[in-house]
Amino acid sequence: MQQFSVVISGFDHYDGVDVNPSCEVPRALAERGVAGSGGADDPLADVAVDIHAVGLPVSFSKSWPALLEAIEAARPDVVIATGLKHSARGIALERCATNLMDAREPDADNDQPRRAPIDPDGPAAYWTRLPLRAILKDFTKEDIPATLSSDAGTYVCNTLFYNLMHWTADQDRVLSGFVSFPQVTRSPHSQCGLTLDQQIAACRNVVRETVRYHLRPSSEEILLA
Ligand code: PCA
Repeated sequence: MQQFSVVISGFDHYDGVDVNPSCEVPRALAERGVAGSGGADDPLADVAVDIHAVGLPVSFSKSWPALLEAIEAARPDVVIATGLKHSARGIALERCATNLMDAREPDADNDQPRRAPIDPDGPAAYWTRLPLRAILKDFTKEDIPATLSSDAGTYVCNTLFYNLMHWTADQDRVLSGFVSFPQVTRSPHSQCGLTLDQQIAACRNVVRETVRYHLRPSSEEILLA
């Protein structure tokens, strides 16, 4: 049986929200796993997926070193960073990380970078390496509300995403990217937000589609524009 190692990160706590889905979802998946039916139609029937959940501080300077430490320990094939996006109606599949920090409020260390590059020598942006088209197709089938997003913001989420993609640029066999969760709601029919169960199901499918893509890459499934 082929082994896959997947790191999924979230943030520990985020300004006054009761439930930060990015804190809960990775933990739930690490506990429950992402196994499918195991039948002949299950593309991951012969794959054991090991999920490592990691909680990160909402800190410009500390979130990436903490994620890197988890990556070095788990030596993953797939890294999915997640965060909460207040304005998202459903799951926002982030296409690109931009080389910019512009914080409207201080982070957990009381740091508030304004209009500054993350890496003065780095490229303006990085594309995700997650197969967003395949994931979206899967979400449509399963009725999971989602959009493609070209804006992960200018706060800690985008900085973590940029650093992750900067690291990934030197990796041959690692697929990684960033998924934003909406707020957690009680009702699945809300205009803005999804229930925690819907968000867990969505992230499970992100993992499954990415592992499936890793096994059988086909470049058209990576949506670059
Ligand atoms: N969302 C914030 C940081 C932590 C989180 O979950 C952001 O959008 O940058």
